[in-house]
Amino acid sequence: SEAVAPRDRADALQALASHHGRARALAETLTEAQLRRQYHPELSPVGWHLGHCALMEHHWVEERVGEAAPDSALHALYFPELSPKDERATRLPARDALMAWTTGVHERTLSRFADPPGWLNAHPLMADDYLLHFLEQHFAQHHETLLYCLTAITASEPASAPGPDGDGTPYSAPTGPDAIHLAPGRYRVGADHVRAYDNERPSHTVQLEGAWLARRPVTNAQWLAFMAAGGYGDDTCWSNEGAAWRERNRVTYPWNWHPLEGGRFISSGPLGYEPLQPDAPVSGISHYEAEAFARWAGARLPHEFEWEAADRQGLLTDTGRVWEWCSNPLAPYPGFRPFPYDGYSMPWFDGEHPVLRGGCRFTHPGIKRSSFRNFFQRHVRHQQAGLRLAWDTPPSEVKTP
Ligand code: AVJ
Ligand code: FE
Repeated sequence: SEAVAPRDRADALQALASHHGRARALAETLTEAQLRRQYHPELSPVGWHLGHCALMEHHWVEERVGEAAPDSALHALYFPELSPKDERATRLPARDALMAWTTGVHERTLSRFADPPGWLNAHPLMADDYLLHFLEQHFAQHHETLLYCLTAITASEPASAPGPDGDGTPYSAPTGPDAIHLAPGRYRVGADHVRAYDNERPSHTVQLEGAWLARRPVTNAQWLAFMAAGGYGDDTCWSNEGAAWRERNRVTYPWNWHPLEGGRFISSGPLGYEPLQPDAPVSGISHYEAEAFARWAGARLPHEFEWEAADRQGLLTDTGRVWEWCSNPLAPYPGFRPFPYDGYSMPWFDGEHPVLRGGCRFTHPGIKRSSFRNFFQRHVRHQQAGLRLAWDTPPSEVKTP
């Protein structure tokens, strides 16, 4: 129902209510066993995400701004830094208790933000409704993760005839020149508005040397060409770390691809298996695979600022379907201040979390903006990530199958 990014209190409240409803509806499609099970080592059970989002509302609105006493049992289960990922499935409460508690928290949150009591309105975190925007975006990000969880549930079942296409329509790639030129110069990056996360702040100016960027991300057909050319076995394209990761995990195709008879593939989506569309951007790849493809194609990954500068000028096409791996790890902007809590960005400035830009088909419009910085470790593949090629000199030919 919400097609645009929330801008004011009414928009954000409506979006938050819609996240609550969508999460509940999603939970109702699952059995209790599916709700509780951890399907992938990097992902938590669906039920844990529901509890975590409710705890964020309870903690920030009722414990931090309000005067509720901190509930250490809830914290130990639903704060990620206190709750070992592989213990979450066994520690979750029964479905009925979980749903009753989360629904109660959400009802209180909505009624408080709809008509904020004095203690809430007066709090510094409520300047420009900051806390409401924060909780709404946080839930939107976890809703995206729930769709990764559903995709992992599909992937745990035997690959069969494709179900409905995820978007309902066949994908048709945009046409146009293959590469755009980003001129050398100074560019503004980052954001300071009320919805900007701490890692997007403060906005500032950066000097770029100039580059050529592919107009659209690498497609499934191009990835098949890389595979057919032996790209997964060609160590000249892989970093040592990447090759070791690939061998350890016997990786020969993207995470959400599944082989059929005769060398064909289908892909897993949140509603079941889907046809692999040749012109759609490839997804389900690690940073190691993205780097290897770029080297194979005689290119490199873009720096996150090249991506942002090009996107702000409207030069990039098709920024909506996959997260795009960038060359650089997440690092604080000059003058960074952790906000509203240290754990949101600070622990991830460790050089081990490359930035991803753009957004995938599961990303809520309230998250998609030129300045948004996503980040995952190099080996992570479940987050619908692909890549866009970049070059230091004009590309003579963009490799196509
Ligand atoms: C930046 C997407 C990796 O999902 O763990 C959610 C975002 N931070 N709750 C994640 C986040 C706190 C984060 N990622
Ligand atoms: Fe979270």
